[in-house]
Amino acid sequence: MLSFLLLIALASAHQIHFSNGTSGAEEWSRKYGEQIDLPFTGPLSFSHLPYSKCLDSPSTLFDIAILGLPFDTGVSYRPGARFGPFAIRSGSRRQREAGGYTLAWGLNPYESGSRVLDCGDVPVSPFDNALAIDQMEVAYSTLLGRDVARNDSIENSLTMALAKDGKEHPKIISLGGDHTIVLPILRSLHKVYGPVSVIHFDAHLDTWAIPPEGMTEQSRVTHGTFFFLAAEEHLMTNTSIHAGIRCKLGGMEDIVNDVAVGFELISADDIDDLGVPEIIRRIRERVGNSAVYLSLDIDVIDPGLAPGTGTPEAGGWTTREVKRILRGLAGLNFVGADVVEVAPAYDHAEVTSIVAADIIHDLLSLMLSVDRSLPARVAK
Ligand SMILES: [Mn+2]
Repeated sequence: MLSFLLLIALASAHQIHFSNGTSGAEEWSRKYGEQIDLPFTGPLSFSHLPYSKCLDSPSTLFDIAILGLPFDTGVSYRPGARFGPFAIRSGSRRQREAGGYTLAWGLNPYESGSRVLDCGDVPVSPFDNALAIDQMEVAYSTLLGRDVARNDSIENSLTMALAKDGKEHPKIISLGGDHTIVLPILRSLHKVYGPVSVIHFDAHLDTWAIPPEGMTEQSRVTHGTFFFLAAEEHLMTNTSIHAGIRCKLGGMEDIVNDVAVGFELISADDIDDLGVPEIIRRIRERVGNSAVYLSLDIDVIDPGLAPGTGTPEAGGWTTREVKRILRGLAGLNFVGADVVEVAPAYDHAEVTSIVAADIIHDLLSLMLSVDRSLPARVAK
């Protein structure tokens, strides 16, 4: 509503300006000013951001890229997350750079001076998973290797010292896609930062060990096994952490394996027993000052609030709880983030897409927050 009123005000200002001064302008611009896209009009990009096929355009620089990775052939249950990037962009249509201020963060991420671009989708093969995973790694590495748009950008300098080459690298917020996309992402990040710590919001562990016996090498690479494979490749530190876990397990041997992969675990029930501030404290303590990758599977949220996903689990966190935890993570050394497993075919009234788009606004706020102290409302 606020942004709509803002648009009306902008449109009125243009009208006054042109009717007072410009002669010879075309009737539309003379009478109504600039053609401003409304929330429900215009080409589709995340939050109406400038859209660029960044992979085809080496001179296009940015500080943060929104990048679609429409891969969904690593799922164990319901497919459809290849439409996730489209759905999240659609769910973001009421967001825009103007009017992005939130009371919760006390900032508008688009007013930080950093350049945020929608870099489009990586055209991944839907026919060959090995090819698709290489395409994702090459695309991610290509964008990660670009210079940042601003040399003096504060948020990038936070992780500058962590990069092996001592340079500033842009951040990428990926739109999944199923969760398998994190394997090629971690491979790319490893080349720049070495092993990273992962903060993983999910109903599921995604660390399952698949014994190689009787399997092809490729069939081990799934949305439930990629963290196990990432640990085999030493892409992560042993100080990673899950949040929101509540899936059924084979038994405690799954947890023993999970610890060996490098994860501590915060369960869905812990939000009642520990509360939000203690969960925030544990996550911050676990990852410390390391380079941090944040991966958010939309199924961490209760399926009543985010039904459009591939492997829903009852009894999840609310959107508000997840948003409050995210706010408490401000100031960590984030090198990238994603929202994955949005599958709009199982969604209703864009409920899940709107949640995902809103969380990405929070991720931008998280990365562009210059205040490294805990937000006051969370610190209490
Ligand atoms: Mn997952």
